Amino acid sequence: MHASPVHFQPRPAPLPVDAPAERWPLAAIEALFALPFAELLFRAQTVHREHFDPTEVQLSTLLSVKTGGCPENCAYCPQAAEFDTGVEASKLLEPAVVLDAARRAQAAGATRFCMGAAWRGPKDRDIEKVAELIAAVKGLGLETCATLGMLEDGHAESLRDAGLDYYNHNLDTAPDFYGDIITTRAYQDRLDTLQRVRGAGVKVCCGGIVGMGESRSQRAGLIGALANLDPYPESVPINHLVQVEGTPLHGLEPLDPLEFVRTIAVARITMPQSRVRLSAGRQEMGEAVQALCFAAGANSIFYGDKLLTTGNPDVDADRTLLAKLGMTTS
Ligand code: SAM
Ligand code: DTB
Ligand code: SF4
Repeated sequence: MHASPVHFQPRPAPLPVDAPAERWPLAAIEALFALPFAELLFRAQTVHREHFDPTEVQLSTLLSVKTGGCPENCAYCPQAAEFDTGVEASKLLEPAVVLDAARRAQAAGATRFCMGAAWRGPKDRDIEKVAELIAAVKGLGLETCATLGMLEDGHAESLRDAGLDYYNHNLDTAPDFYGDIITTRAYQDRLDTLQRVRGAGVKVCCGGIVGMGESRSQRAGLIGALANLDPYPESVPINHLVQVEGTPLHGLEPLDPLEFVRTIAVARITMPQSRVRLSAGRQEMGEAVQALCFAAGANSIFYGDKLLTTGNPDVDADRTLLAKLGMTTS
């Protein structure tokens, strides 16, 4: 007597693969989101393994080099001056302080060091000072990343010449939800800055935030906006909104964790060669959801006990989790 055969559900019909002007039409991305969870993860894992070792995760450490007092009104952000969040404004950190933090990050195992500033955009004098910071960090042998807001002509070139590897500038959300979140700068401003970064030959780190009250279709719109950049970003941070008291988005219904995992999987499938970073929100997530995110194709994290102003799992907790999962780091 043979054991009774296991019956699998037939595979869903293939997704639309026609590639007109847009490489990823919204309908194709929405179709990915709508797949049965196991099917979506299988597809994401298949794509992941074509380009990466699925057991390897890259570690980036963040440092806020200029905190708070920002004139923009991004509704998620604790550093916007107009929200009463308890974040105090401070000046740009001195090179010695930054270098010390970068050395500690490197000793803990980070390979990339990302410096963030709460600016609308840097002034020429700020660029000179940040260039010093970049050169010092690069001198340690770390990869460098900076996120300073909107760049003007020549800024990206100066940062590149100082040793900048990546510039982070997020699209944050779908074009049709953007106006609900930020009114002090336009989507096109962001695309212009990304173009300047590309034009200077600096690698692009660009992602967004989910859990801000957007619809699934708008999450698909964010992933589409990223995946249709030509070329798509080398590094894609997917942030789960960290709700901070005093910001307009505080108190929202949190996103279903499995929907977050789906977002990671769809980013992996549509941007197969990118580092997809499981970014803000890990502290609130728990180990099982993070493990699902790695299984869905995330292969980078922010590493260190602080993001910019909010908490992140401490290094020991992350080392324990990665060991439990049998992951290696780079
Ligand atoms: N001021 C610069 C800018 O906005 O481009 C650089 C720093 S800004 C804090 C960098 C990114 O952090 C934002 O684009 C956003 O995606 C992310 N971020 C800020 N606050 C967040 C929060 N509460 N939860 C998740 N991500 C957040
Ligand atoms: C990104 O996409 N997420 C990071 C980094 N790029 C600069 C920032 C997350 C910030 C979370 C809120 C805070 O700590 O202030
Ligand atoms: Fe300012 Fe950046 Fe925060 Fe927006 S996200 S308020 S630009 S620091």
